[in-house]
Amino acid sequence: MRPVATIARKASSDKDFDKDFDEAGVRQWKRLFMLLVFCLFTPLSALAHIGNPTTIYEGLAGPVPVRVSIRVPSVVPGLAEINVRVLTNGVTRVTALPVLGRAGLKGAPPPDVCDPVEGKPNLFHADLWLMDRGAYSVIMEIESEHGSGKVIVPINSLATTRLPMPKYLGVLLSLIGVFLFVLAATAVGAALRESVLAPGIPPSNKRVWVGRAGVVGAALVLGLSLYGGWHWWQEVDRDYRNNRMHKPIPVRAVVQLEEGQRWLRLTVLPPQSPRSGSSSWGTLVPDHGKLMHLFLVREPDMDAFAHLHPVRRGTNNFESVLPPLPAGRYSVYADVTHESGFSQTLTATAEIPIGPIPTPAKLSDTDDSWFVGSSTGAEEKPACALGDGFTMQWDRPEPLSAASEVTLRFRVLDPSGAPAEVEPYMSMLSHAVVRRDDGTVFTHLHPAGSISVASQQVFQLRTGDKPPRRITPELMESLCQAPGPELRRLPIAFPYEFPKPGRYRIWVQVKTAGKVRTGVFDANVIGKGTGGGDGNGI
Ligand SMILES: [Cu+2]
Repeated sequence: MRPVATIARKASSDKDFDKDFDEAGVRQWKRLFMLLVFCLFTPLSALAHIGNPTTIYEGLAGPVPVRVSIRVPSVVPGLAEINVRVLTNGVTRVTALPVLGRAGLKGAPPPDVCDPVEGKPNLFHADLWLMDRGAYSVIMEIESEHGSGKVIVPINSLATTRLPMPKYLGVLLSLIGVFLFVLAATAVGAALRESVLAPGIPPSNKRVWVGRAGVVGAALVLGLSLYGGWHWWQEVDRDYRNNRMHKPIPVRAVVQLEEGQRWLRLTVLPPQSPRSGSSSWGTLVPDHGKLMHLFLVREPDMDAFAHLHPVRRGTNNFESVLPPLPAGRYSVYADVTHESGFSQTLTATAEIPIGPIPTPAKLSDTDDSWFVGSSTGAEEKPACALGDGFTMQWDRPEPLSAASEVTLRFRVLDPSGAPAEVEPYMSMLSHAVVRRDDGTVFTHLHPAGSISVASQQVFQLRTGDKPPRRITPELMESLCQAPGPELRRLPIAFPYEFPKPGRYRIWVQVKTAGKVRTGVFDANVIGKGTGGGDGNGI
């Protein structure tokens, strides 16, 4: 929070000072109120990929490199926590404006100013309300001495938890309720008994009995009202649980053998509640050229991995030729983005039956890739052989702490040990997947962070000067820019935040010498506050 004294120094006149002082006071009260509400509604988890409440984006706002992390609430309405780390000096103002999906900029309120965080240079913070469910674009504007610019960070606002009332608050409210109940009933009794009597005149026997009857009558009416209120609240709660909370869309994944080929077939089933999930499957938009990015992870050892791009057959069906993966039970994660900007990860389980492993003559998509095996590097110096003499090294910060921003940096070396030239793989330098060993966390990462790039492109088009009526694959394609040659020999860096402690596996995919190669690494993430501090080697 910006100290009042600092504001006072900046005020150029008494009038300005009073204005600033008032504003600071209002801001402090606003923050205190928000803190109170936030304490009551603290999110436990939320959906962004799987198990990641924080969405991270790293990119350029005009000339200014920034990293934006947004912790979305798990209830709606809820408070989103926005942190903006500016990776240069000279920034004068940072603002944030959340815009709901299709609403666009028309009628949007003025943006909120992010406050500099005391003791953390170049870090700015704001808490913003997300009032509706759906896809939001958060427009961040950065003003600096070097120029200004903006970035769009797409997020999903979803109700994913039902927060219980804290016990102490329940007891406190019950005591206040009992007190008000007794007060109201006795007030009615007293009014009937002696409100029309002059002071000092005792009430007659009849009035005393009328007063007692009034207390009983008032208690009955209040009791009935409370019963009605309780009934109403049960209805609201049921509606929230059944219709308003986001529920995973049911998906069926089966492996079928046909003419010597194994096919993975995915069917998106109708949601249990029409209001619980998103929407039409006819409005998917391509994410770096593909309608669906599907990942397979073999359970329980995570020792086989595939990144496939199934082809759509009919609105709700997708299929892909399976690469030569070993038999077993696989977790299936399918990332899709809708025209509304809403992105989601569908999950299912698939069983690859035991039998001969056919090598497919042709995959469904030329960008499909897979890896069979576990991480090979030593704990202290994680390195992974990529084939043909190429290796990948992880510059791992020690220790890795949960709930702290981290930069996962990987170097790709050619057979001579020099930095290898990385070719764009689906318009990106690299794709990575982070998964916790128990499956509670799954993230599809890029050097731009954990955002859905397709959602960002949708919002870029919608908030542009001439928003298109339909988002076409050609329009999406026009926004895909392959990284320039100056980036291709540098370490590949992914901004991330491990949501909780535990054992994680990371698959990092790059293309070198015309071939997609996968590096596999293990990470042991410790709890925040048990070392590592803030930053994790950003
Ligand atoms: Cu990717």
